This record gives sequence, C-alpha cells and structure tokens, in this order.
Amino acid sequence: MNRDIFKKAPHNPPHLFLPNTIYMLTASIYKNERLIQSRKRKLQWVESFLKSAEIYSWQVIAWVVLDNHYHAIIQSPEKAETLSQFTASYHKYTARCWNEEDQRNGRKVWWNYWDTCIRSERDYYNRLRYVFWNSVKHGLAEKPEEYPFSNYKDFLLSWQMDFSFTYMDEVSDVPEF
Ligand code: NI
Repeated sequence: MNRDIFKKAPHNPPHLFLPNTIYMLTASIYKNERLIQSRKRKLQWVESFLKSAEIYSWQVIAWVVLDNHYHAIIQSPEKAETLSQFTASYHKYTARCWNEEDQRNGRKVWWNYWDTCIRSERDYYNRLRYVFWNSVKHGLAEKPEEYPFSNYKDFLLSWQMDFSFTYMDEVSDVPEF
C-alpha cells in the first residue's frame, strides 16, 4: 500500500505526494533577474535538470526554459517525496556555476518552486500546451517549434501526427515572470 506523504512548503498549502503522479513544476530566479539569458546557461540548466531527473528517477515529459524561469511536466517515481531533493540538486549545481562565473559567491539564485498535481487527461494536455507555447507567450518565438530551449521538437517526433493542441483550454493558475 502506498504511504501518503504530506509536505509543508512555506509558500504552498500542505500537499500530498503520491507515486506515479504527474506534476507541473515552475521555478524562477530570485527577484526575476534574467540570469538564464545566455544560450550557454539555458543549456547548463537543461543538462543538469535532465541529469538530476535521472538520478532521482523522475520522468521528464515536457520542459521549457526562459530567461528567468522554467516550466516542466514531470512524473514522480515510487518515492514521490524526492521532489524537493530533485529540484535542489540542479538548482544548487546551476547556482554554483553561475555564481562562480559572475564572481558572486553565495548569491541567492533560485526562488522557491511552485508545483501542482495534474488532475485529469484534459488538465494534462492543457498544461502540456502551456509549457510548449510558453516561449510564444513570452515573445521569444513566433511558433513553439522555433524556440530551441524546450523539448517540443522531440515531442513532435515521438507523437502521433494528427494530435492537435488547438482546442485546449487556457491554464490560468501558473505563476509567470
Ligand atoms: Ni513562463
């Protein structure tokens, strides 16, 4: 039987972690500074995010990284309570790299993350579209496939060709920066 785990984060209500649950995850840079503006840093974020997911056995479904935040859709392993360790792992690594590069040892880089459980298939597709279209929302691309810092292209290659996001609903509870 699964053990239900409650975690209390300072900016979130008490919160149930369950195995094999799909989450939407968002985190931003402290004070919304554009610390991830360069291509190099976006790639460092992607690499360490995917590596940490592998280490903590979280399955990555979708991701997009912008100049001062990212959004992702991830599926929890059996030990779902590792979400905070998983995010801390690549947050710490990227903070260390960027602080060293900017000669700002000890600077606070990441702000708290925000996560929500995906509740239905409809909710899943709405949020998937939200992640893939986020570069367009932020004015960084005209079409989602033109933005290099998301996995939308991989998704298009692996997905059935006739799938369309056209009729999805707007998602309005995601923090933006
Ligand atoms: Ni965004």
